[in-house]
Amino acid sequence: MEKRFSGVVMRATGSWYDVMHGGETVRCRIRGRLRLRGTRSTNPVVVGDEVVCEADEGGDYVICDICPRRNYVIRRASNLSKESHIIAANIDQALLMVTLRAPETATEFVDRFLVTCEAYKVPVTIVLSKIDLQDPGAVADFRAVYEGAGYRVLEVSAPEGIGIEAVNELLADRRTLLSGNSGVGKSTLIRAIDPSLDIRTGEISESHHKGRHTTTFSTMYPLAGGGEVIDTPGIKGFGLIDIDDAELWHYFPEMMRVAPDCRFYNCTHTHEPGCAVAEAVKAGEIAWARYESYLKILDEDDKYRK
Ligand SMILES: Nc1nc2c(ncn2[C@@H]2O[C@H](COP(=O)(O)OP(=O)(O)OP(=O)(O)O)[C@@H](O)[C@H]2O)c(=O)[nH]1
Ligand SMILES: [Mg+2]
Ligand SMILES: [Zn+2]
Repeated sequence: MEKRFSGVVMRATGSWYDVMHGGETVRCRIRGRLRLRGTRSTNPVVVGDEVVCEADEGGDYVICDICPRRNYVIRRASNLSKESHIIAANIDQALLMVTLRAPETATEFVDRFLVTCEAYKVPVTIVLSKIDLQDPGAVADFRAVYEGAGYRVLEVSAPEGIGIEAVNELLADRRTLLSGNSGVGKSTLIRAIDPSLDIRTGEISESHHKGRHTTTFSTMYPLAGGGEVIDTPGIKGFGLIDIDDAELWHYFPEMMRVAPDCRFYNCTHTHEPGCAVAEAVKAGEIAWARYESYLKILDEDDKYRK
């Protein structure tokens, strides 16, 4: 290996990083005070980052520079938290994995994730997982809400092999972030797509129906069919960051479509007369659940920002 090389971060643990360079993976550390441009995140180097590495005197490799990110997905651990966490950088798309039961993914979590992808211009597809365990009525309701908003919803079941081919097609030749709550089946899906990958999957706890955080580090896996997928540890909270109240509705595609018809150009779609968004909600053209999420995010994030 050369003394100085550039590569892509394939795995980030917080204490060491696997950097891929010319088909080889090199374990690196980061230089004590790697300054980051304009971010306040708790993790300075993330999976997907393009980095420059150098051998130090002892022959160990350290990451000494990070190239500017094309994009990234960022969250706060909770609404109350001031610390932000970048989930991955330089991605072509995100898959948000959701289960309606075992475990139940909160609607607000879904909507916050989607808002963040819209704000950071990352195309996102929803993967409804463990379809073998879901109530068909609940699945139909979910699809109506999110397809109505303009999202693609794929149904998968790893044990029954449902939807695996469709996911495979979606992943081909792209770099994909796979995210969602713990225990929804992210690692299981990746293993179903490429059984040769050595990936740990977990059991859902019987008492809580929650995942157990089986995946502890984000890891990017090259896929046999081309492209790469990033398996991430399950996340619980998804606090928004750097999104103003006034622009929040820009990240609800279904609101964006009708808002030009609001009477006031600066309508907040909360109380104004002649609001086309409120009309669309009343007419059932915008799902009440999504509008409610919008109001909730405005309301809650307000409290914490002040
Ligand atoms: N019935 C059913 N069980 C599934 C499916 N996919 C995953 N599971 C099970 O759900 C449990 C959790 O799966 P994982 O793949 O470890 O979940 P994860 O999303 O990677 O969880 P974290 O790594 O903790 O974030 C395991 O017991 C899997 O066997 C599915 O489609 N149907
Ligand atoms: Mg996992
Ligand atoms: Zn309006």
